[in-house]
Amino acid sequence: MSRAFPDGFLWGAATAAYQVEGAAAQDGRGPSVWDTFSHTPGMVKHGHNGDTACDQYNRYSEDTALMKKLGLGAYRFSVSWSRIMPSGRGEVNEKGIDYYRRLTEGLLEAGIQPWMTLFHWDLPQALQDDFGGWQSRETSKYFGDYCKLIASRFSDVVQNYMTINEFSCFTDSGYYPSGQVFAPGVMLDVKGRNQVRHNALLAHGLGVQAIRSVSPHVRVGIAENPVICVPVMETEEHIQAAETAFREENAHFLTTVLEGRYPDSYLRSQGKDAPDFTDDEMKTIGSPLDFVGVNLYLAKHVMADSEAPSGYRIVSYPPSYPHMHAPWIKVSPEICYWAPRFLNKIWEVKEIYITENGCATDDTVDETGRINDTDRIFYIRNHLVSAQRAVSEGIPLKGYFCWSLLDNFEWADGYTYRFGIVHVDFNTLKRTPKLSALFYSRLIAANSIL
Ligand code: GBH
Repeated sequence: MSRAFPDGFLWGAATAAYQVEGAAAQDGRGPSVWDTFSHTPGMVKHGHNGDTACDQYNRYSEDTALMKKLGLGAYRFSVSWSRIMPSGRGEVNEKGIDYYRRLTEGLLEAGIQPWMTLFHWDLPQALQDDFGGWQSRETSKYFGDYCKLIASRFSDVVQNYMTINEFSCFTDSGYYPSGQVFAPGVMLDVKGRNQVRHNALLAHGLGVQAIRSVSPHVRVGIAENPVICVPVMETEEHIQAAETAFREENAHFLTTVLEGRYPDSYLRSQGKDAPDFTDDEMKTIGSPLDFVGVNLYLAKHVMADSEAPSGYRIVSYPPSYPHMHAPWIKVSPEICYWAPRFLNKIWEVKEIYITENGCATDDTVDETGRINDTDRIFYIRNHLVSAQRAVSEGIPLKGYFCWSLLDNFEWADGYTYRFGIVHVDFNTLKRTPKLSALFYSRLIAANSIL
């Protein structure tokens, strides 16, 4: 049995601006909601913040050299909107543009494709102050303007754009949190939340259109974290149940983006709290994409249940189910097979990327200075076995981005969880590739499971 990936399979690593850049007040960057949130006592573990993070803003050359050494084919990073437009609209900060020019040009010189995320949760604080952030369509509209600016300045060097990273993490978790609270950390009612969701979807659609309007030749996609429905066992009835669940459980985000309409079941279930929208907006939201990126961390296990009105039931995790260092990262490598398979089956997506996959591990530096994170190797390797199964069955999975290149600011968990294949000492900012980085680079060179 071949364990190889097809020629041209794209191997990358991912980060996000607020998690790695630091330089929060350097060169004219305006504050984002995550600056405000992380500086609000009690919101982030140990009062950590992203003021310095990995200082990639000043160390991008070193990081690019590291990526080159590892043999990465692509680097997925995000642009800090408030570095480009300090108040989210209007005035452009040329120093911010310069930074991403230097970063992308350096990557290209190193033979690494820059993959650019336009929004990874760090909304300019001014848009929060002036419009209530995602509560207003003004924010969606300004996101479109920002995307247009970026595309007009970068389409010569960046060919692949993702509008938005993970809808639920800055809509539900920011405006209607049930578990962890994320910026801006307000609590709306259900109708308010649904409108926030809608405005975020609209921003995505406006972003796609804006980019295409100035740069028809570049490619546009998204990086979404769908609820990943995995059958409890691979028999026909459970596979069918998981497929039905995949479309239903993602009704208000991915399904709506890929179908250009809210599923009737979602609108029915929300009743009077359903969002306000127009047909035109739905058309915008459903703008065709060149690829679909999915961030894959853990499964929802689904079983067929003829007594449930939907025909399926989600099975909760038993207490002893294995997980990585962060308790929410259950080990369910089948996600890298089932998510691509369902994307292709349900919506006929022709180009799929795993835009994030990885885990936190409780790394220790041994007496020789090495970090032998065999647990991360175990996690990544098993996920790639599932990804390889997908490509070997002809499912159009075209690339994989490991989360993350570097240990970094893990949002409300601060620096308590390390996701990097490269260790960062947050006192000295020294980078040390872990054993998993060596494993990943060997795997990339072989283009095969090792
Ligand atoms: C992704 O989010 C992000 O894109 C990335 O920025 C992040 O660093 C990475 O994954 C690792 O987390 O504490 O039980 O309430 C993943 C979505 C949302 C999953 C918040 C964990 C908290 C679970 N994450 N969620 S809990």
